[in-house]
Amino acid sequence: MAHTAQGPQGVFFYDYNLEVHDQQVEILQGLRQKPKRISAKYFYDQTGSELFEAITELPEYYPTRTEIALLKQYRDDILQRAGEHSVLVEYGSGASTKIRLLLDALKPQAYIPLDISKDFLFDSAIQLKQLFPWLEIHATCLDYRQQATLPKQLPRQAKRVAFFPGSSLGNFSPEDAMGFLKNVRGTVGSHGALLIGLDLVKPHEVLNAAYNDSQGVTAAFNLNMLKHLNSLGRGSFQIDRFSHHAFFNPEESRIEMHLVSEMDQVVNLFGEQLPFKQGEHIVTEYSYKFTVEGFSEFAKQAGFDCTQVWTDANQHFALFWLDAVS
Ligand code: AVI
Repeated sequence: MAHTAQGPQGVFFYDYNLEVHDQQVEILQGLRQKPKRISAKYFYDQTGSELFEAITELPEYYPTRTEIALLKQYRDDILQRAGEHSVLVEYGSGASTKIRLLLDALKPQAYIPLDISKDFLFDSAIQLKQLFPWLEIHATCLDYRQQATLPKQLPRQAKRVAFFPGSSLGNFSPEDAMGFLKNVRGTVGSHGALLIGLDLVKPHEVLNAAYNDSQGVTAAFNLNMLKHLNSLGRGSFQIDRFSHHAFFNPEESRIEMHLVSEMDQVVNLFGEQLPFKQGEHIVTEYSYKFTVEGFSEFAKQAGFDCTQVWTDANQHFALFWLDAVS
């Protein structure tokens, strides 16, 4: 059941986030696995969301600026495909920065940002409303891997266009990515479409540098997850007892981010005692990298036809336009 609230005129809030007890079960289950795992969604408390925004501006982290350049360069082509007055659903909207590039052109009937980080989502919705006073916004807090429940009062006839930028699909396992794309296909219906941005396979040095930046912001982002767990589960993680480790794994075509225990230690979390060996890893994130052909084929299996791909001159990043097929 969602908790709903009305914000300023034309802004609606919905909260479907997991209750603390469910988060506890999920986190402890992950930490009992070998290797230990924590879902990447636990990066995104307020500080984590802010650190991620800082990552997007780093010189080494090319995906965000490359995608923004593509959105600006191909805005008219995107408009031609989406048409005006659609219902626009954005998965993992964060600060809703990228959508601002499209809103004036698309003039959607409603914009539905979906994100896990509640305060960040709701604050961003209010800021967006100030910039686009005509826009109806339904800010929905949820783990967007769940099937999105769209507000009932949305216009039924409007074309539904989903927007999933930032290569966030890369943070899903291939099975979860397929399940997610099928859910999106269900949400947009047989006349809908998905505009998705994905990071492409490229020289390993470029990939490794993007996740090991010289200012240490990615390391701080990775380690902040432990602070987030501390606040969720009255935990005793000490971040100076763990280190950031990130590398490209070519067999799996993914960047892996780990936190490595610097010593033998025992950490309390949710009233449990969790032992860590020196050198033991917690996997915090996979970030898969794609090829145009491989992803187009993958999307087909989820019920989408890839009808356009826009890439930059270096072929670092791609925007895919996927039309639903019945
Ligand atoms: C959100 N996601 C697509 C980012 C990525 O590149 O996989 C998260 C990130 N992790 C480290 N840097 C950025």
